[in-house]
Amino acid sequence: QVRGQAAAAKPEDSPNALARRWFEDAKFGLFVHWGVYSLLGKGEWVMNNDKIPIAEYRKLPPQFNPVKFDADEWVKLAKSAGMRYITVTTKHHDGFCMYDSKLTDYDVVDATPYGKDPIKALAAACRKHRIKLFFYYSLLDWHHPDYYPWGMTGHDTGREKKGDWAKYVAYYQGQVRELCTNYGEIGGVWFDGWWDLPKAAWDLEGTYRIIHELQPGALVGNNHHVAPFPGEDFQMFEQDLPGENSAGFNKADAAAALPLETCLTMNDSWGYNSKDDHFKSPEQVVHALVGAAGRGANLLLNVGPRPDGAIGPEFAERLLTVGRWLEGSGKTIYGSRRGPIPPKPWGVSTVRGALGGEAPEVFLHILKPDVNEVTLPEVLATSVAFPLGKSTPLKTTAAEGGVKLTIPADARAPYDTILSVTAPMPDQR
Ligand code: H79
Repeated sequence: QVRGQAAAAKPEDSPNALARRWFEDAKFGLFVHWGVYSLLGKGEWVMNNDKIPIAEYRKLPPQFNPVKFDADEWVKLAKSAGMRYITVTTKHHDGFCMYDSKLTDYDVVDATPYGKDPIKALAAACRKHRIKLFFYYSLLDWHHPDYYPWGMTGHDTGREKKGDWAKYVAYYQGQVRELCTNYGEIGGVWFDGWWDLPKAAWDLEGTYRIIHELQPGALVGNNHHVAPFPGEDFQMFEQDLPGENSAGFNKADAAAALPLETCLTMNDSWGYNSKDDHFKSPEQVVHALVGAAGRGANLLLNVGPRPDGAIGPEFAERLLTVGRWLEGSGKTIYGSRRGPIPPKPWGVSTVRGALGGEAPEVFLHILKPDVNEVTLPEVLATSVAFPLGKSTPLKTTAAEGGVKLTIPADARAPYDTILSVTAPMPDQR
């Protein structure tokens, strides 16, 4: 290829393909659920769960004045945690828009005393700190008068049992257009709530076309819990690692060859819940991140900021601890792919370098503290293994089906004992 000459447009060089690769390298993102529901401190489903009529729920926006919201602080926290992107709720199931929409007055600029667009501030801060921004957008809407009556949820909010479905589709697609137009380059759009209505209702193809046309480098994901649809760029799993189904609705396998993402929340709530103090420890978060990486997936880790806009110390302290762990161990995570050894009771493997032409480096992540030996498969039998950052190779002995590595006690590390395994370079003389 001649320098200065336009490269042939190869599919793998398209903005979308490059973005997918970026996404797979990024590995760790911050998920933020924040809305007028945060005022009640009972999670983002409170309107449905407490059967709050629309007329009653509409009393929340006039109370929403997040004087402590500081987009720079959010972004700095995400960066200190080692996160490479942020996915923020622009509209959740309650239908309230956390950005300035021209298609409704039911938004943060028109309906709250705050009167500013926090998504605009967040987009600016993300640009400044070079981190990507994704928009969560709920397809389902418990507030819009034309939202089809009825979906599976939201029956007790006083919505009238009538509506013009085509108008709702135009509304939501118009909002997607706004989100793809008014905030500069975005990382992608993260849909939720698809499962509320029959598939045909949504015109997803049309929606995805709008995004890919307006934002050629943006990635589309849809939290529909089933196998990916055409036009989607990554496949997500809610509350479970790919291939697991503790939540009961993650029945899709990960065979689609799309980039993968698992979303989890730091406690047991997405939106702010003042009573939920069931926080994951930094070790549990590291295990989730490593477990996702070993299955080829990103971890999108959620926090629920308070109604005043601050992300509480119960989230921040844990995130910073994970960030410090990543400073030492991130090279086994960022830019990695799932390794040659599938998930085992002792942990997972990741691999780096195979794409760039360097010798591949395989990392074994031993997540169980009492494991003192692992067996490498035949394909790695001629490898040399070191505890990460150490220079004394581990003892190996021949074993059935491969070679056994002995892990001495002084090689153990907190959270994750990482072993670096490299094949000896072939003699090139
Ligand atoms: O935004 C957060 C949650 O509010 C939202 N997604 C995360 C990221 C979410 N909404 N619902 N759920 C998560 C759980 C979904 C449960 C489901 Fe079902 C089971 C959907 C379909 C089967 C509940 C029962 C809804 C319909 C039937």
